[in-house]
This record gives sequence, structure tokens and C-alpha cells, in this order.
Amino acid sequence: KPFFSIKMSDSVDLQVTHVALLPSAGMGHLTPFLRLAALLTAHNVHVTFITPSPTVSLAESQSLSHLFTTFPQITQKHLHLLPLDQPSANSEDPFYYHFELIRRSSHLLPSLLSSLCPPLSAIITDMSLASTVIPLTDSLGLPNYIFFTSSAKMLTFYVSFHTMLGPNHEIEDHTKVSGLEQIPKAWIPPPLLQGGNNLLKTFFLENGKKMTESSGILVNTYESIERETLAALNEGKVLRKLPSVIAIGPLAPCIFEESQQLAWLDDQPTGSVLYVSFGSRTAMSRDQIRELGDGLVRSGCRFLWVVKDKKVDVGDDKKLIEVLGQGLLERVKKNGFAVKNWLNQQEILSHPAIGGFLSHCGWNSLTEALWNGVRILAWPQHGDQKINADLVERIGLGTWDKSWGWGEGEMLVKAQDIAERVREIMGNKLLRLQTDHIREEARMAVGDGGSSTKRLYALIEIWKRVQ
Ligand code: UPG
Repeated sequence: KPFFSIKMSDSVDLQVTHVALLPSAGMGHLTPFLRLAALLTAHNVHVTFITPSPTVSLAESQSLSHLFTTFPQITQKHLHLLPLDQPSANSEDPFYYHFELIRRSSHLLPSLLSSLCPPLSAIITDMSLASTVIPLTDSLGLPNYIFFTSSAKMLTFYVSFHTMLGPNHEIEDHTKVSGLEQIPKAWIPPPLLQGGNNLLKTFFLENGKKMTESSGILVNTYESIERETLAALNEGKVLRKLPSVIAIGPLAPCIFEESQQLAWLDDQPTGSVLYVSFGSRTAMSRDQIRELGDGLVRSGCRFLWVVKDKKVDVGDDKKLIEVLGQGLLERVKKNGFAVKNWLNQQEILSHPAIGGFLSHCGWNSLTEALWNGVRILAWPQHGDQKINADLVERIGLGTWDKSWGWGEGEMLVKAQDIAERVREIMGNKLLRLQTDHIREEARMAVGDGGSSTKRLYALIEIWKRVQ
């Protein structure tokens, strides 16, 4: 039985539009899918949320359970992951390894998708699964939209990557994304510059190429911050054959995200605190953690610091004192507050005491910062983060000291440098005005009649006709 037949009728609005969401591993990929699920539900789209199980981190499993408790109308389905024959591939990165597990288990999808009722109008798949899932959904006649969880600028690189490689899979010297300014080599994720193959390279190569065959590409961004890039993508300047790139962001935080009380923060003056966090999957070396702590203390500014020295939270039971040491922990308490557990970052960023954010520039962190009008001190660590940090500077959301390099062991950034940059960002009054404006524009994009709202409505209309 075909998944859908195009049927235009007067009763089309009365039919249930049913869409499946298939995220990938890690909070950076899961969070925007959770927010999208809540948004679609609010627009009367029936959502089936497919969870690759088990998840890598506790943060993922907890967030999923909050979603399903808050929205009982969302259907949960599990994609039970099969173990790999060669677990040694695990050593590269537990999250990339999980992408691979999902990929290898995807043959289980067709029967899962065909069993759903009412029949699906579309599936929305994470960008890391495009090359595996598109052939399967094509054979089912099911429209497949790819959700790109980073910036539109990063998308230009992702879809062009396969055109940049030489015969030995090495990136050519004069790479350029067509129709846009050159992306400096120093901003390209280092594993992609290595000769030979690795998991990240394979993902970029295969998925970036296959996305051209999807029904559309959703991006958690909006017109006023990435206008030129979105235009280049949609006018065929980046790749001649690319489906519509649909900016639906910034996806607003949702009520299901767990709330926490932090008495220390409540006691701080308005706009006085720097929030310091490097996302859900960046582990900093002990030496860099000590320099960072020292720098924050020396800056004399108030700060709230989420300390993280393990990529994955499962089994990470080290105490804060073991990571910072007694001496640094005592000094931190003079003008700051450090934790080693998961905080609800979106909630922290919306707190009136927060005035700045020292961030690795994961795309979700940036969308949450601009949503709340919080200025950024950028310290990209890996992946898309330098390309995102450049955008931070361009749109006036914050500053980026390029001499700090990549976080992943490239260099040790010294406490004195950190202290200086922190003082600068916290004292920058111009940025404060700019971020207020950015916040307004972000909210307008997803408000009534906003550019992202219009695009989402248009998409839902298309799905309504595919039943
Ligand atoms: N978060 C918390 N509390 C914490 C730590 C993180 O709520 O203590 C949340 C944060 O609010 C955000 C998400 O977790 O919503 C983290 O996402 P992001 O800021 O994008 O960072 P990563 O976890 O590092 O995300 C990965 C990549 C990043 C990429 C992103 C989206 O590392 O570079 O932009 O995925 O593709």
C-alpha cells in the first residue's frame, strides 16, 4: 500500500496530518527535534517521535521522558539499535559511533514506518542520517525532510564538502563554497582536513551529497541573521540542485524542559553574571579547566560555570573538588559559582542576572543566547563552532578571539587572556544594545506573521495535501 496519494479535497483540513521525527545522537541534535515536536503538536500536527534506543547520555533519556510526559498526544516509537561487530570504532567518538549504530540499524525503519496510523505525510530526519534514510523512504514513497541542526552557513559547507575533495579524499587547497565568501581552512573541523577516511568525513561526504535528494531541508535559523546565505542556498548558487532550504527558527524553548532553582543566581544583580558552558559533549582538559577557572576568578566578574571534563555523562561520578582541586574551588567561590551537573541552560540564559555567555558556539547555545538577548564571548572547540562564531561577530551578538584556536588540545589559553576577554565582554555596552535588538528580531521571526512562522505554515499546508 503506498504511503500517500495526493488527494485535494474540501475535507482536507479535517484530516490528521501525521509526521514522524527521527533525531540522531547527543543533546545538540535531540534538543531542536524536541522543540520541533512541541511546535508541530501546537499546530495540530500529529507527531510520532522515533527514539534510537538506547541513548548515549542520561541527559537525552531524561529529556525524552519529559517530552512524553508533557505531551501524551505524541506517539513514541523506539528504533532498537543493534550492536556493531567491531566495537573498536567506538574509540573515535561515542556520539559519532552512535550515528553509525543508527545508520546500521535503519533497515528496521520501513516496517516501523509502515505500521503507523494514520499514514504519514512526511518524515523529518537528522542530517547525519540522510544517506541511509532517504533511499528507504524513497522506496516507500514517503517525503523525507532533513533537519539541519546547525547554521545555514554550516549547511553551505556540509552540502558542498563532497565537491571539495581531491582524488585521495583530501580537501583541496583552494576550497570555496560557491556563491559565498571563502571559508578559511582554519575554520574547517580538523578531522575533515586529515587524509584518508574517518567517521566525520564519511558523514559529511555521504549525507551532504544525499541531502540534495530530500524533499526539503529545515534549518533552525531565520532570515534576519542569515539572509544572504539562505538566498544563496535557495537560488542555486551553492549547489545547482538543492531542494528548498526552509528557515523555521529560532525554535523556541518549551515548557517541558525541566525547571531548576538556583538560589545563588537569584541573589546576583541584574546583568552581572557571565554564564560559562561548552554544551553537552565537550570535555575540557584538566590543564585548560584550571586556566579557565583561574581566568574567571582574576576577571573579577561574577560567573556561573558548568564544569565538564567527560564527553558523556553516564558513569561520570567525579566530584567538583576532584576536578578543580581544593585551592581553585575556594577561589571560585569569591566571585563565582561552579557546578558539575546538568543545568537547564535555556532557563539560566533567561534569568535577569545573566549578562554574558562564554560559549563554544554550539548552534543550540547560540539560538538560546539570541532568543534571550545574551551577548557571547566565543570560544569554539570543534566541529561547526568556528563557522558559527564568525556569525556571532557578524550579527553583533558578541566577540571572538581567533588566536585561541580550537579547544581540542590545539593550545592552552592562559588565565590572563581569559580574564581580559571576560572583562571586555561584560563591560561592552554597545553589545548590550545590539543583543536587545537581536532578541526582538528572533522573537518576531517566530511570532504571528514572522518569516519562520510563514514558512512553517506553508510546509504544514503541503503535508496536509499529502495524505
Ligand atoms: N545544555 C543544557 N545544560 C547543560 C549543557 C547543555 O541545558 O549543562 C543544552 C543547551 O541548552 C543546548 C544543548 O544542551 O540546548 C547543547 O547544544 P549545543 O549548544 O548545540 O552544543 P553541543 O551539545 O556541543 O551540540 C552539538 C555540536 C555543536 C552543534 C550542535 C548542533 O557539538 O557544535 O552546533 O550539536 O548540531
